[in-house]
Formats: sequence, C-alpha cells, structure tokens
Amino acid sequence: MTGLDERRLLRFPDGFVWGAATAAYQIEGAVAEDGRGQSIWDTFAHTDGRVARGDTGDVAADHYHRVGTDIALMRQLGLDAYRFSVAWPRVQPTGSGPANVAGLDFYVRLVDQLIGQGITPVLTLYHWDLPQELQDAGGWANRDTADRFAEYAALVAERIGDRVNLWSTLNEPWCSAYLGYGSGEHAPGLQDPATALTAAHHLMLAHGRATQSLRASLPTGTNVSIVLNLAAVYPASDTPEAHDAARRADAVANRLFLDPMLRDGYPADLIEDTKAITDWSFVHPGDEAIIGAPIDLLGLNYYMPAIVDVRRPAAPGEERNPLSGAWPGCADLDGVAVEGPVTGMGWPIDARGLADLLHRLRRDYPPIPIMITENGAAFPDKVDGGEVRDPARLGYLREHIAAVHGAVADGVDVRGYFVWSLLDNFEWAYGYEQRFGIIHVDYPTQQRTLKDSAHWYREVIRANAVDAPSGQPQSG
Ligand code: IFM
Repeated sequence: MTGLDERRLLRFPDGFVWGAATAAYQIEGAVAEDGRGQSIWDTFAHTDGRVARGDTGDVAADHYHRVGTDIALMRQLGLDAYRFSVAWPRVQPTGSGPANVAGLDFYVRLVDQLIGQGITPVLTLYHWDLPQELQDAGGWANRDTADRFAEYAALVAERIGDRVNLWSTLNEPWCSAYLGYGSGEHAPGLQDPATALTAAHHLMLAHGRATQSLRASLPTGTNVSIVLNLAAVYPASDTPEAHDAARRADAVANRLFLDPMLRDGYPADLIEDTKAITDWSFVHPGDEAIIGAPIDLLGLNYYMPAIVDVRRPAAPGEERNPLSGAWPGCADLDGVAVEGPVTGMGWPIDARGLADLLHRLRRDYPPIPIMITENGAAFPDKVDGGEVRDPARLGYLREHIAAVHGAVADGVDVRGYFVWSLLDNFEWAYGYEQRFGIIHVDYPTQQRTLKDSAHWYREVIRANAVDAPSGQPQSG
C-alpha cells in the first residue's frame, strides 16, 4: 500500500520544495574519465581494510553514464529539485589551477538537463572528495586548503552560476573533520582529536572564503548555504553530570559550526572544554568574521538522536559505548543506546530529534530559512517480482516528514525536504552493503527499480502533504 491515507493528510505550504539528494563519489563512477584527478576517497577505498568488502566508488551507480535515465526517474517521481555535488577532482584534477573543461562540462550538461525537465538544481561544492594532491599537502589540517576551496568555488560559479540558484559550500563538515581526522573511519583516515578540531576550523574558514568568492561571481539574488548534520543530543538522565555531558557534546557537534557562522564566534565553553587537546591557535584574527559571512539558507541533515552521559559502568540491560574519536574532547563520555527500532545501520529511529533541532535553531539563532537537505534510512532491500517492499523506510520517511510538518505548523521557517537518497549508492566505509535509496540499484546490471517508498514519495509530492503516522492527530 503506497498511496496516501487521504483521511490523515498534513498539508505543507504552497511552494514547499520536495527533492532527493545524492553525492558525486557515491553515485558517479567514471573515476578516470574526462581528466578527473584522484580524490582522498579513491585512495582510501583502495586501501585494504578501509571499506567493507573492499568496495570502491570506481563504478558506483554509474550515474556519469546514466544521467539521462536518472533524470527521467526524477521526473517520474515529480521531484521539484535535485541536490547533487560537484566532484572537485573533476573540475581541478590536482586541486588547483584552471578548470578542466571536460570535467566541469559534465555538471553543465546535468544542470541543463535538469532545468529542461523542470527540476531545480541544488548544487553542493564539497561532499568529501578532496583532491589527493591537497591531502598530500596536509588536507584540511592545512590552512591553505581553505583558499584552494574558494578558488575552486569561483571556477564552478563562473561556469554555471547563471543556472543554479541554490549553492551549498560544504556537506557535513562534522564528518569531513571528525570522521576523517578524529575517528579515522573516513578518508583520509587520521586519528587525532587536535587535528580534527584544526580541520573543523579550516573547513569553516573554507566555507566563509567560498561564500565570499561565490558572492563575487554569482548573479545577485543567488542563494548561498551550507549543509550541517546537526546532532540531536540528549542527556541520558536528569543528573547534572549527564546534562554537562550533553552540553559538551553539543558544543563540539553543533555550536562549533553554528556559532561562528550565525552568532559571534566559537563558544567559550567549547574552547575551555578542549584546552587539554588544543590551544586553538589555528584560529587567526579575523577568521570568525570570514566564517560569519551572511548566508541565505541553512541545510540540515538529520538521521538519528544521540544520548550521552559521563562514563560509568552500565546498569543491567543498559548498552553503553565510549563516544568515538568523532567527538573530539569527549573521550570520557559514553553514548547510551535506547530501546526501540533501528535502521539497517543500527541507527535509532526517532523523529523527535529532527523536530527538536528545528525548534532549537529558531530559539537560539537569528532567523534563517532552513532546508532539510538529507533525511532517510538504510534497510536491506530486495527486488521481488519487479517490486521492492520497503515498509520500514516508508514509515521512517512518513514519521520524519510529519515532524517537519509539525515544526512548520509551529512557525519554523522550513522551505523544503530532500530525501537521502535518490539511488542506492556507495555508503562510504560501509560500501554497497547499506542501501539508502528510494530507488533500488542492482549493481551488476545497473538496473533501477522504484521501491515502494519512491511510489509513496511521489504521492507526497503530488499532494504537497504527508499522511500522518497512525496515532498522530491530524493538524491540517
Ligand atoms: O551517505 C551519507 C551522505 O553522504 C552524507 N550524509 C549521511 C548519509 C548517510 O550516511
């Protein structure tokens, strides 16, 4: 049953944008074509033991060669907008110098075809595929990378700035900095909390510098944004210690990114909490003003909540795990598992975190339009008789879209929602084992099959409404 339950419709405001998102390395393949250079993810994926089963993005969903098919599918779904990322090593194979015309032209064709089909292109400049040469010079631990990024942004803007109205600088700098340089789960695979914080600052500086260079190159009225995966952090109990643990985790996961951009520089408590690992001398006078260059919209990616506490022995039946190096300065804190449903990634399913984050952004920060730029879930889907039954994903999407509706009804300025992801794809260190798509990809044949969730999402888009999860009152 993939239609909407007409008795339970929660309608969105006119003009609400419905989309789907992908990222270059996760879907494109064609890693050696048209002059593309090597990225840190090519290196990482080809290093033994880094990615499950030795999977790589060499072919992925072969989107580079199947753009026409994929845009036809987007059209079939009725998408208003498509969020994609540009691969930096296609545009600048070594991370600096003039544009590689053949590589950049792939995105020109993509954008033109999208527009031709009435689908609004939403462009992200950096979704983790740093040119390898820049990594060889230190990657995001090297301040110069921020300047290289601003130059790259200008090259893309000069070529397609007249056709794309919504630009994001970075996707999830949390992941680039903390998974890349803290826990080492992502490329380049380093494990050092001080370097992770350094990288986080240089990424934010890169965002600020790129925002400046985009403003100089893009037509007036073009929207510039960043995409953050904010964490919905909750204390495991009502003790002062658990509340303090949540404050600290919130500082590294959220306020480090939000405050210099939307308020007045890095939070004092964050600097105090992390003084044992860094003196923050990587922040130069004037940096925070650059990071605070005005943006037009904030992209929010949400998947799951995080429950934290100070380290203590687990109670009977309680599951605790030390917070990984992905939370710099939090080595003495635990993540606490809560009972309840989880996705194929083992991620808890709880849309409350999304609603709380949206309300919190409105409460704690100056007014800014928000777009849900990613939300979705991986489950082990199978094609059966030409169909893919994915009720768990459909339920996840329904619950989260309803949470967005609730926030909109409460006056939070949310302009749109993008499902992650359009297609099954290369899920980073998990390889192809985890399927996030609403469209199934059979990798050996590259056959695409719309899952039930895709059929349902088409109805959501058509109705500009979601059917409320059962048990939730209809609110109009
Ligand atoms: O696949 C990723 C995406 O690249 C960034 N956000 C989270 C997704 C699911 O892990």
